[in-house]
Amino acid sequence: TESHIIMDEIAIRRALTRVAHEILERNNGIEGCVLAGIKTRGVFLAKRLAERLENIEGTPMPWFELDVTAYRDDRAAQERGTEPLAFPVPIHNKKVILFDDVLYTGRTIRAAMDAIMDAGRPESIQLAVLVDRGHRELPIRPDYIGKNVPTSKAEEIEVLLQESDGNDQVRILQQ
Ligand code: 3GP
Ligand code: 5GP
Ligand code: MG
Repeated sequence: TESHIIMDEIAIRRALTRVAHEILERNNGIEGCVLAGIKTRGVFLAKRLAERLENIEGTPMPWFELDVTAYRDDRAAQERGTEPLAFPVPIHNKKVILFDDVLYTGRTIRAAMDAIMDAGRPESIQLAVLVDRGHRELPIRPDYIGKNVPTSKAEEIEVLLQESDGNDQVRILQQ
């Protein structure tokens, strides 16, 4: 197995700072915006981004964790039950910004959008990802991208974050 570093701690920090400014520009600030971090590593990225945005804007940036397990397309809908997910932050009429570490087929984001739409009617849903590795199987594209990394299907992106892995690094692994 070959492995190369494609983002170090500084590159990840700069990418998050750029994405923060792109979000502010697109939305004329953060009023009405809510961040949703997709488990597991998207949660840590959303929390970091919320802190960045709060520091820049000087106003609170609501964010929450989104676990899409119940909405995965390899789960039967009846397993889910009838209750929508309960979020700790209101999403109705909000601009919900999803954040995930890696975007690949788009299936996780489809599940996340269904979870959000079942729970309320957001004004809009936007998508931020740290790495877009291509190979979409659904018509989904990110609004904010930390780094575009064209990959083959045999490659894998490894995302290491301080909160879960003790250091910040993105690597590409070639089997
Ligand atoms: P997560 O932290 O966002 O949950 O290195 C662990 C991370 O990598 C996990 O992400 C795990 O889901 C993800 N991962 C790595 N390779 C793949 C893959 O090929 N498919 C999926 N679905 N997840 C992968
Ligand atoms: P998708 O649903 O778009 O195929 O995959 C997105 C989800 O699967 C992300 O939450 C991500 O964690 C995981 N994933 C898919 N491929 C990779 C990969 O190469 N590396 C990492 N780290 N995660 C991946
Ligand atoms: Mg992920």
